[in-house]
Amino acid sequence: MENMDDGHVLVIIPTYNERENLETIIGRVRASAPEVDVLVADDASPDGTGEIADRIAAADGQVHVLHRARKEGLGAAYIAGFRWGMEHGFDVLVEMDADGSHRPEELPRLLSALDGNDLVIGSRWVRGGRVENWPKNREVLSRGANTYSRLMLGIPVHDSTGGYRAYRATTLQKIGIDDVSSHGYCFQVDLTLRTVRSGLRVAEVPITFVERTHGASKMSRAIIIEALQRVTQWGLAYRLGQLTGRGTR
Ligand SMILES: Nc1nc2c(ncn2[C@@H]2O[C@H](COP(=O)(O)OP(=O)(O)O)[C@@H](O)[C@H]2O)c(=O)[nH]1
Ligand SMILES: [Mg+2]
Repeated sequence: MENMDDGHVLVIIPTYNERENLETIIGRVRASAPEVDVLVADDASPDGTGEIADRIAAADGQVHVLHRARKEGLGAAYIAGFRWGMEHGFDVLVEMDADGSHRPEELPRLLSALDGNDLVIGSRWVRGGRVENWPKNREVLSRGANTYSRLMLGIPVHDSTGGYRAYRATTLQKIGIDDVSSHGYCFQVDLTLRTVRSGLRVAEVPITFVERTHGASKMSRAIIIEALQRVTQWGLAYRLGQLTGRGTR
């Protein structure tokens, strides 16, 4: 069992109004990687996703639920999930969307790639990676955001906004998650940047990203603006640091 070498694995699934998707995604995770545990991090979804999660957890000891008081964005839900997982002794923390975009059948491949790496990103934008059923404008946005991030931040990652990933707990401990305040896509870029700058090893494995068929995306203009502003800030700060660093040498 390849996953056993990596220790105890927790898949964190953040949810906001995912009642049509939750049961299917958890079933697929349990079938694809029976030894891993699942944590649903629900932000008090008005559609009753939290109650569905409770019902599944009551019937399956490897499924857990973290109920959060209000909608605070993907980043905050993941940070809470990471903390929960580390407090409960998990060695590997996986991020996965509830809507089926991140195929659980690819999880064993992500976990294998953690061998010799500190973070594995399931990547749409490396050779072999693809997206299915995405409107052209989403693809252009994602490709553009990733090219901008790579050049602006000087990091060798092709899908830094991608949200299907596996972290070693030691990686999260080293990069520090207590002061992360990014909410949307830039949460993913933020943690990628921290991992690279900490000198840790990042691997990208190709995935097929499948756009959701049920429920609605929570992507918004605010999420895009937040990402653009922050990546620009981080990039400029880094360049300024390089310049002044050179000046004093
Ligand atoms: N807990 C929580 N989950 C969220 C929030 N926003 C989005 N999600 C979840 O994050 C995942 C990705 O969101 P989604 O709307 O599909 O974004 P997209 O894939 O970029 O269109 C899904 O599982 C959502 O339910 C939030 O504020 N809180
Ligand atoms: Mg989605």
